[in-house]
Amino acid sequence: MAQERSAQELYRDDPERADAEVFGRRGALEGPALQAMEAAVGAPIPAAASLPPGTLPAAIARPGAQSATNPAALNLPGKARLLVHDETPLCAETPEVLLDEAVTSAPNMFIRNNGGIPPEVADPQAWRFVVDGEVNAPLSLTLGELQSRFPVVTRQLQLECGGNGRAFHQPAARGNPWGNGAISNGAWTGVRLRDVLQAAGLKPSARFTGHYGADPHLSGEAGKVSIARGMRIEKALDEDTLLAFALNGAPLPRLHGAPLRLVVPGWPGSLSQKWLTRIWVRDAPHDGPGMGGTSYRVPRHPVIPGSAQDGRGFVELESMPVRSILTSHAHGARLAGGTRHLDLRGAAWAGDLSVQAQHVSLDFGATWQPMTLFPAANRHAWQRWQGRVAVPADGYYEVWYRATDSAGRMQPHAAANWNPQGYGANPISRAAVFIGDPLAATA
Ligand SMILES: Nc1nc2c(c(=O)[nH]1)N[C@H]1C(S)=C(S)[C@@H](COP(=O)(O)O)O[C@H]1N2
Ligand SMILES: [Mo]
Repeated sequence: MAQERSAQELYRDDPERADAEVFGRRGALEGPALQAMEAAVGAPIPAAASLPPGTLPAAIARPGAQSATNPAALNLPGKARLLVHDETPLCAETPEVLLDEAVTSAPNMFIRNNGGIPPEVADPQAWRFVVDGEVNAPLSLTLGELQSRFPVVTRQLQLECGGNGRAFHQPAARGNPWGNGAISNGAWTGVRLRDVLQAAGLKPSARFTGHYGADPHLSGEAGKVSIARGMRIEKALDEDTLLAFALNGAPLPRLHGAPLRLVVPGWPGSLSQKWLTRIWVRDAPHDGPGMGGTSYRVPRHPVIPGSAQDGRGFVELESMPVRSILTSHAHGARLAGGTRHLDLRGAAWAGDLSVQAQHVSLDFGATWQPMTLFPAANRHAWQRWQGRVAVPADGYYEVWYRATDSAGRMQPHAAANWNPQGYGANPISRAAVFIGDPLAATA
């Protein structure tokens, strides 16, 4: 391998030749090729023998939260330094290490807006929302009435953007390039949508919902809707679908939908309408902005990545796919020389399903070690995991982490089922970890 060219350049120009040069005919990194790769990452690679051909180390390949190419950190009162993907509308992702709490605190919650942010409401109790459409008796209720008429429940619920993981799609898909951090697991307090729909009385024709909120459209046009999505009535009747007015024991923060929002756990976050004003019960699938075409829809059969698609042959994205995060160590973390084990922690979830196993690999996937996986606080909450893994020597490691859902589906090695708006990407994640002073180690 030509020493003067970085591994990165080599792979960019001709990946096949790069593989042949870097890994050799036997498919293993050794000799000068290994030295060049170690120089590129800046540390010895103890598990190099099991680095699969074609796998560029994550320290080089994955931009990740810690690299200089990252979006700027959010600077907003009441919020942590999230990674800003967009300012208008405001969209910001939570670095995985900030999701180390069992219950996500409000400052650490990711933010996803499609429109503006409505002004603070002077009297939240007087906030009014309506249920109409295919019901026997349309309702118009204030938040105060909602709280006094229906049982109030508190549940830990995952709220995950439908586009979480989009950045892993190749070629790049349209939209905010979320890594794994468009997820939260707050303790939400509210009433069940089911109870309210039953009070209104569902007609036999009640098969879908449509959701409306008070956020202004970015165009400034009065009455124009930013986003109005809807779901099958079965999900609306799930006991975990809430009309929430409190988060972690405090009133809802304005950014997260005060005074009232939907929380539809396990399905695309876009269903969890903030600043909720109306639920329209319908006899046909809702057709508001964010419905139809390629919006929150994925191919039934895989399409050619990057090809033009209009959504024909696509199906609704409903229950989100299995995913895990590593919250104990940041991608690119540097630990003291002589460290001989890692205490790893994280979370995993799988939409409407649960997670049956969490594994990590420290040798590029050659061997996998089961982690201790804790039960969810309740259905639709994420599950925490932890475990100790041994590290044989100083050098460059990657923590590969992957969850398996209760139906036996595992996070895949690469994002699958490409689609223009980049939904459903849940590949195995890789965090680079350096042990020891990399300069001393390569000297
Ligand atoms: N009214 C309204 N509700 C909304 C949105 C929006 O733009 N307007 N964005 C949705 C999307 S796409 C997501 S992922 C979640 C994010 O919720 P959060 O900002 O509280 O984390 O809110 C959803 N609810
Ligand atoms: Mo979203």
